[in-house]
Amino acid sequence: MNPEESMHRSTIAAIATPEGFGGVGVIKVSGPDALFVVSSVFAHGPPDPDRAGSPDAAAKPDSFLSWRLYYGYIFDPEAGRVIDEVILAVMKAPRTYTREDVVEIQAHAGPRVLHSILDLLIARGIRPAQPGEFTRRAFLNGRIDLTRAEAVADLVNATSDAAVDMAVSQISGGLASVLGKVREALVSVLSSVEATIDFPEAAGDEIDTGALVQALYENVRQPVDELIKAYEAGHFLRDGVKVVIAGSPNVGKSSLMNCMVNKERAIVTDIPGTTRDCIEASLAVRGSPVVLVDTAGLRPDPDAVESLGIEKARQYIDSADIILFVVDIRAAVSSEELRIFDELPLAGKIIVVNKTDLPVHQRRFELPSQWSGFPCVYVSALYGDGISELIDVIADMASNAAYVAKPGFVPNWRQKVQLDRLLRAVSGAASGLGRDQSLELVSIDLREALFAVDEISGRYVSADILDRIFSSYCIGK
Ligand SMILES: Nc1nc2c(ncn2[C@@H]2O[C@H](COP(=O)(O)OP(=O)(O)OP(=O)(O)O)[C@@H](O)[C@H]2O)c(=O)[nH]1
Ligand SMILES: [Mg+2]
Repeated sequence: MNPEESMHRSTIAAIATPEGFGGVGVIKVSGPDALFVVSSVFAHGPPDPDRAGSPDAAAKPDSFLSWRLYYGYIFDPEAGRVIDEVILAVMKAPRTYTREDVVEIQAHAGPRVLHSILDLLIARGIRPAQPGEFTRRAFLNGRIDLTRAEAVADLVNATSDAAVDMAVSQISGGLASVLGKVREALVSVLSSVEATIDFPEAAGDEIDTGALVQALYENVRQPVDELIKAYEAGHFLRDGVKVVIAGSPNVGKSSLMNCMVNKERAIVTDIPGTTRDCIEASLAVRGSPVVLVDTAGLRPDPDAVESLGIEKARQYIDSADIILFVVDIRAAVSSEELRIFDELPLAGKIIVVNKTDLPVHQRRFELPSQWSGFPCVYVSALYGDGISELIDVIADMASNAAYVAKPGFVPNWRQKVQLDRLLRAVSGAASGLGRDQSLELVSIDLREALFAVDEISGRYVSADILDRIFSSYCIGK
């Protein structure tokens, strides 16, 4: 961690509520000068118009107790002008979000009002906050570890109840506590190993490698394995279930996408090969986040642009959780389609027979026997028939795929990469111990495992990783 970052800090402020017009808008101020500066522009009662310009209209910083609300007015002492009638929430360090003095100004939510108040604070030496800076301070000041800081962003971004539950369990320290136990177990094994390296006589040269391997297995490998499984099963609670629409050109894939998201997201024409790129749209299916992707029609002899599109389509198909394989009801399934379907990955596959609105005499589709084990839904993307049934099938499949046992805490991708590293290192250490390898090598592996744990919790993490994490937050969080 960058030591300067955790030492002397300026006072920061930001508008914490979304831009726009509304009932209440909040400006958050955190840092050593928060109370001093805010009180210099706050009056407990309506400032007398004649005295608004004089400093004695302002409240005294020591007139505030911690964890109290104060009613009053924000005014500009220089201009002698009252800006808004507000409530101040005063929270003194260390029992605050950032562990610094925090003052929240609850004003009326109009962009002009909030920006005027913020400008007033900035003119008095307070710095505008960077995205995620309040949470970054909570982390740097040791109130929360990095897993809990990251969960704050997950909570803000959550679009489903399951994602909210997951974030809340992580904020309350679920992942942090599992990692804490893993770390303890690693430290204990490492200290036995290092004691034997440093003082072989004292350890009597007799190190019980069996017990150490067992401890690594039970207290490190197993819980880490569980977390990796939870990631694999549950990551789309955070990232969304990826549903990819695939099929031959002109079968109505883009029309299906538009119909499902209720807007003209993708271009539709009667020319085969219209879609050349992959187009994403988000929607909620029974409360679960879904990322729907329209792709270029798959066919054997595409032109140059189309073949790039098909290449990209294949990448999306490979990473899909669910594939909607669309066919046109007017055509018998071609051998090309049978082959493509066969080659699709093992993700959940749903056959979607489109254009059911067309007259019966035009229908040539028959369900091939090889497809009989897959769900098959008849729809008209043009008129919306069958779409709610399709959504039901997707929802069932998504919830089967989802982590149905309590979601608990599901690591994010950054954490998962470190969990993989941890697992590799611990496996190396365990097999080294099992094979009576030199203890120096075992201790290198154990240290590597510790680094991985510490990178997840943020105990040791570089400033650029922190920048990357917190820059994705909103300002004011
Ligand atoms: N009657 C009818 N026509 C449809 C339906 N869905 C799509 N179409 C028509 O089929 C043609 C192709 O539709 P698209 O949605 O562009 O098909 P696509 O599969 O995205 O085609 P490519 O992007 O070229 O691969 C258009 O003329 C659509 O209006 C439907 O449910 N009923
Ligand atoms: Mg298309």
